[in-house]
Amino acid sequence: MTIMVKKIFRGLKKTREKFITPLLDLFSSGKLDQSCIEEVEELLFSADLGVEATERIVDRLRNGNKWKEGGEVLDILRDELLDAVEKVPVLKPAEGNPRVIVVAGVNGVGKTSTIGKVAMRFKNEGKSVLLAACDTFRAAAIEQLELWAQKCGVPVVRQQMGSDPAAVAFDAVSSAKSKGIDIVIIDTAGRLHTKKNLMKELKKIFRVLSTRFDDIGLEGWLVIDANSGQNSILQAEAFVEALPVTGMIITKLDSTAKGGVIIPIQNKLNLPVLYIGVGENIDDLEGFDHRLFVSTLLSG
Ligand SMILES: Nc1nc2c(ncn2[C@@H]2O[C@H](COP(=O)(O)OP(=O)(O)OP(=O)(O)O)[C@@H](O)[C@H]2O)c(=O)[nH]1
Ligand SMILES: [Mg+2]
Repeated sequence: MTIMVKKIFRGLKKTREKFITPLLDLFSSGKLDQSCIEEVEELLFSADLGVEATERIVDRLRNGNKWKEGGEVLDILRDELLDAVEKVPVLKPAEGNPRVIVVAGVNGVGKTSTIGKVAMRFKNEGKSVLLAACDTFRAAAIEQLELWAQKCGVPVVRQQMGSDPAAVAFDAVSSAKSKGIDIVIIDTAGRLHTKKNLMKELKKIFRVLSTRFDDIGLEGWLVIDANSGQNSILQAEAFVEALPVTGMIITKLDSTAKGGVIIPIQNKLNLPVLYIGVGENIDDLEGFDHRLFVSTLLSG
């Protein structure tokens, strides 16, 4: 196993334990009868694979009298899961210079740490990166971003706490343009007095950047904590309705049995998962690979 595969394998440990181990136990009993199919259904639901994927799989199991072996059920599962994850479009980085990525999500999902991890990856790929401290709301948010920037050895543009996040974003992009920096990553607040204020603030960042700079490649990345399971879909829908989200990052897969949620979340929103977070360290972020995800999920 490569280091990447090992990390994903470890990161999905809890999801696999809740999902595949009971399935294999179930199959070891032999025949796939009605009560067995119901148990499979329950397992799929509890792994947060979503109603649609679950129903499709269960229908196939019910209809196919010829499928009686556990191994064949796994093949059906693999087929259906791959089919579900492969329907989603891939992200094309926005055209323009610099590439400007606004990172959004509710509080505590892992935005700031993900930014540190992503910045490190870009830097390792030879790109120059600048971070913008646009969470001017939460105490110590700016310092937290600065710590990540130090770890990566990249600059931060900041103002004092309480200043207008859109103004900080504008400063950051101006500075990146004058220095010829490739990628600007914008950290944003997760909590304001109300959710309405949060969306307003985020919208303003996008509005200011897209009206003041016509040559940047603007993207919106939504960070989602896998622990929220099916609830994260509703949460994500609210962001996608309000903002031009182009891709998603699912964090904390290492600490949840709900990793299956990646499948319905991508399909409901028709947006790709770009990376998955599998731990708290700077290198605990992996590019999301559909096939690897499904095969890891299904390995006992
Ligand atoms: N286990 C695990 N923990 C993670 C992961 N990503 C982030 N965390 C932890 O989640 C907590 C919150 O992370 P932050 O990066 O501060 O989250 P945030 O969204 O910026 O939070 P706010 O700025 O308060 O909205 C920290 O303790 C992180 O170490 C992950 O992939 N796995
Ligand atoms: Mg933060």
